[in-house]
Amino acid sequence: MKSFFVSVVVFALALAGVVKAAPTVSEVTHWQFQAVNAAGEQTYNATDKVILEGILLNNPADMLDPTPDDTITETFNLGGQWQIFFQGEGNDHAGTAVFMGQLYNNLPWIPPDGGYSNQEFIAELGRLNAAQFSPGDRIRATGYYLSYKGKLNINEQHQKKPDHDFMIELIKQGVGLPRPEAVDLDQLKDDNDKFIFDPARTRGCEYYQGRLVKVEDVKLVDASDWRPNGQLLITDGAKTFPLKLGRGNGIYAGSNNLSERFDVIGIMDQESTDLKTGYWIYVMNYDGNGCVLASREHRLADKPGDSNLDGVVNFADLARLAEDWLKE
Ligand SMILES: [Ca+2]
Ligand SMILES: [Ca+2]
Ligand SMILES: [Ca+2]
Repeated sequence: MKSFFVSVVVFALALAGVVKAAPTVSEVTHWQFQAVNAAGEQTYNATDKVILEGILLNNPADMLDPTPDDTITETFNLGGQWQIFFQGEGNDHAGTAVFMGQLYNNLPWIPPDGGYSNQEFIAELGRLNAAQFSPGDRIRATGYYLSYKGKLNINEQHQKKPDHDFMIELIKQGVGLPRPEAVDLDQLKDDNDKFIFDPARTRGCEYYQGRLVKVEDVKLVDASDWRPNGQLLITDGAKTFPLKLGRGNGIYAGSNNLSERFDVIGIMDQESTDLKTGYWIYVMNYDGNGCVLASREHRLADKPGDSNLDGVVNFADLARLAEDWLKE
């Protein structure tokens, strides 16, 4: 009788949301995690939380502005934001974003006390950055997730309660950034210049989503939106593709000195409400070299032997390497 009473109480508390089963969690590949159906909707839902491993692709602050400002009250303005992409290794051909925002309470469905104060948000950033990761490192992320405009993101599900924290761990330093995968606009756009969407992810934009890619020999259709967070369009002469600029310190009005034709290296991203379009290549920074629109670490990932980044691998690179040989 007593145990029956306890069961009834537990059941009642569970209904009231007081007692919750521990969240289920599983290690998954990026490929499993980013699966979509024919409508482009994310299909992974086997566990409440996931554990993903991969190579970190970007500095968070080159992508979104983490500066907190808890005076903002504008709807949908999340104040400080933090985002990284990491991509799977070997045949795990996909990648995933990890996102944290400050003012979840500026979302219409979150209660007024659901945002971080500036001090709380800085503490959250400090907690994440304590893992001491850098682009090219192998990291592990563990957390809840939500679909966002064509991707499944690890995040806090817009909850500031500590039980919704995600965790980043440094697994191995200096594994190296993946070499950007060369892709033509013909592989991303059809003959009508529409995005190629293949839910099986054997081809088209979805196949490259969340990964470092390189498109060669293109030019800008219109450079007027060249600025931090700007949106541009590239063309190979026949087809076009959108670029999203990040906020690295080499991207500012007046820093565009690219030659007529250039190469682009960035992360294939998607932000689309219809889930089958809205792809762009996200370029976090630019170093002014005139030939390759990319951050310096992504240029080096494309040609790892070219340590002085002058475009050729030769004795000058070897000499630089030899100079510091086995130095700690
Ligand atoms: Ca997608
Ligand atoms: Ca948190
Ligand atoms: Ca060189």
